[in-house]
Amino acid sequence: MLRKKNKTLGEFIIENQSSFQYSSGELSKLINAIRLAAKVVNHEVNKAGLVDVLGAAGDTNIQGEDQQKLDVLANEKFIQTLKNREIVCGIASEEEDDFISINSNDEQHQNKYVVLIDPLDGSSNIDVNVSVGTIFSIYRRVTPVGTPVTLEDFLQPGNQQVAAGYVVYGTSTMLVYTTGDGVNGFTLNPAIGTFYLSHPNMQFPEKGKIYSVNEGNYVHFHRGVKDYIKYCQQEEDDRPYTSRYIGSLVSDFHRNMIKGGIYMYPKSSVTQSGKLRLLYECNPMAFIAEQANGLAIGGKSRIMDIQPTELHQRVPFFCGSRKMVEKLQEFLEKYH
Ligand code: AHM
Ligand code: MG
Repeated sequence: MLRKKNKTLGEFIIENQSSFQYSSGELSKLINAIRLAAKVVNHEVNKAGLVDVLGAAGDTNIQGEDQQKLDVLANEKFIQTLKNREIVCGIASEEEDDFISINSNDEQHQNKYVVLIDPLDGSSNIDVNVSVGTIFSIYRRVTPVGTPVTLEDFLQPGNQQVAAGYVVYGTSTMLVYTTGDGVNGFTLNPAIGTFYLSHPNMQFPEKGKIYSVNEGNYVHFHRGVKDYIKYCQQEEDDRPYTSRYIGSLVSDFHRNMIKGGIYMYPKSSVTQSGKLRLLYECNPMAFIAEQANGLAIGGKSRIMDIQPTELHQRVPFFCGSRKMVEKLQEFLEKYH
């Protein structure tokens, strides 16, 4: 579908509500709530250097990592906004050990959706003024409405997502999302606090020239990944490719989607499952990638077909321009 520019996100949500297959307005309200929380978090991220909210908050999250203060703030803002608007029945967050059940004892509440969120991804970049992001994933619950949500509602494969998106707090702030009908990007005009449709119908170029991986881990990677990296560096045809790695998934993904490229976080001899979390990092990015004509795999198979077993499960993640991911897959298959 051809989409006109200069439209606000609010207008876009209303116009596209009817194209969504289960449309009842609930999903639109939910995306509106995320839009609002994104603006609040954007405000916090932008003033981070000014008000000394940087540095570890002193807590560690379930993965044993230091939490930065802004992680905590972003987590609170998103959860509060979703709770206040009473539009979801459950939330799972990277920063919470367990999922949160909302209005679980109130039969009046017929909310169908659960949200999984990484409120501030790439937070080790905050104190050096490098872009960070929020990633979200939305499912319809599988247990009956009006009852408390259970783990089953969250452990759904990515192919069941009804919407997914990210916010990149970069040189400008953008919200990019899909409801399964292509990918659209909206840029925040900070002067008036409004997101405008700036990138309609985003698509990964079929092939690109950027590979993004933490090459410091090279010696620990498995043979297929090592050989693919060497392939990227070879002088042949359109190679060598350019290496670009910010260390902030949302930013690396966003750049690769616009310019063409591949992002890799493989397993290694030291991290058997990789680093990234399936439910609130890999699945939403995979949904966006596929909707934008890209691919996302966890090794030999599609990320979105993995049946999750744990809320904070990690998986190897490879994602980007279709032809590049297919080439990588050839290398991976040689050694398995
Ligand atoms: P986080 O959720 O703790 O911020 O970790 C996820 C981040 C990704 O944004 C990024 O791509 C990756 O970790 C970088 O990891 P590394 O520093 O190991 O390369
Ligand atoms: Mg994260």
